[in-house]
Amino acid sequence: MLKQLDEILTSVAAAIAASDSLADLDSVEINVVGRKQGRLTAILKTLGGLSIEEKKIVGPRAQKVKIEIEILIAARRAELEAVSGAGLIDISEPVLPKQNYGALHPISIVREDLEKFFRSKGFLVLDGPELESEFYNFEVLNIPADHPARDMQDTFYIKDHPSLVMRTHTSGMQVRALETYGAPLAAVVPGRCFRNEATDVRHEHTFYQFEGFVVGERVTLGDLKGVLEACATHLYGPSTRVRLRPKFYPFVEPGVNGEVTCSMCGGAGCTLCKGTGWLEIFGCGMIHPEVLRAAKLDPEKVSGFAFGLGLTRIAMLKFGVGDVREFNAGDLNFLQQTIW
Ligand code: FA5
Repeated sequence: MLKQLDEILTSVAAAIAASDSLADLDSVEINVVGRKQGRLTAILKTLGGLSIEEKKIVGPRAQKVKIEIEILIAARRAELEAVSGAGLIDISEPVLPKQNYGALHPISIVREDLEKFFRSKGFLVLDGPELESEFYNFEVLNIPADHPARDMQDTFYIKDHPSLVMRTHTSGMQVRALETYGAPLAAVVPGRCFRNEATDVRHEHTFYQFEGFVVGERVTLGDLKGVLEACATHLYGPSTRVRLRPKFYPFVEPGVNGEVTCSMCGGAGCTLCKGTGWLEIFGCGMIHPEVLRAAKLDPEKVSGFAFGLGLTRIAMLKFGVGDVREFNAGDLNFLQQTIW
């Protein structure tokens, strides 16, 4: 039987070496170690009938032959696969279509871009509650219950909780952040806001703002302009200019509108800027002394500026979206356009 095993190993090794296709190799394998017709398998099946002494000699030798044959088959299979190309990756194949992979929402793209920009300048990125108290959304911002500014920012209220509102802007985070971190502080707050208003191509009931503020000793309107210019050139390129024009907000004094040269015509005048050459981007100003006091700071010792921009507006300009309502419509034909 030992002689027979040696003969099997020699002849099968030659057959393995001679097989020149995977199919050939498969049939050599079946003929030697196949469960039904394998020559070696047949010998292994007879081991049970041998005496104990014979088993001790033939058993290990048969196992060794089996392992050697399996090694020879595996090595030859690898060689044949390499030649045939089976199991290789073809890097010249066209990539799979990407539409099943999902994409960031256009507003997330501009939010992440601005967060990264302000983080690089040393600003904290903070999050605030969408369901806000009337106190932080209005009262601490110099907008008492009977103030006309409340009419311009009507919102959604919570039944049986008259002191809670869906926040109308991110400015409530000015006082919240100063209470938590104190001054000096430089922070930005991106977030979803809500207003109860008739919707049109520029107004939604749900939209995104991006607030920023810096509070510390000797912070000036000039600092505000510098930050707005850095932000505007980041968004629209190095030739972008910024101008400040007076605007009333109850929580800043002076209050200003930060306008940038039109991103489409560069300031010459076009349909986007309605011929003015300027786009209103930032609501901003120097934080009102009453707001600083609400944050337990002394306006004689510290000052600060704040700005707020409509993230939704920035996304409209960046992606050329004509109707703000597209962002909330959940239409895949619209959303898939940011996949690249
Ligand atoms: C404010 O909300 C102030 N909190 C901004 C501010 C911050 C002023 C800090 C001073 C200091 P305003 O109501 O103008 O301001 O809104 C700011 C921006 O939010 C707008 O320019 C606009 O881009 C966006 N926005 C406001 N209402 C809507 C709406 N209904 N739909 C879409 N975007 C809106």
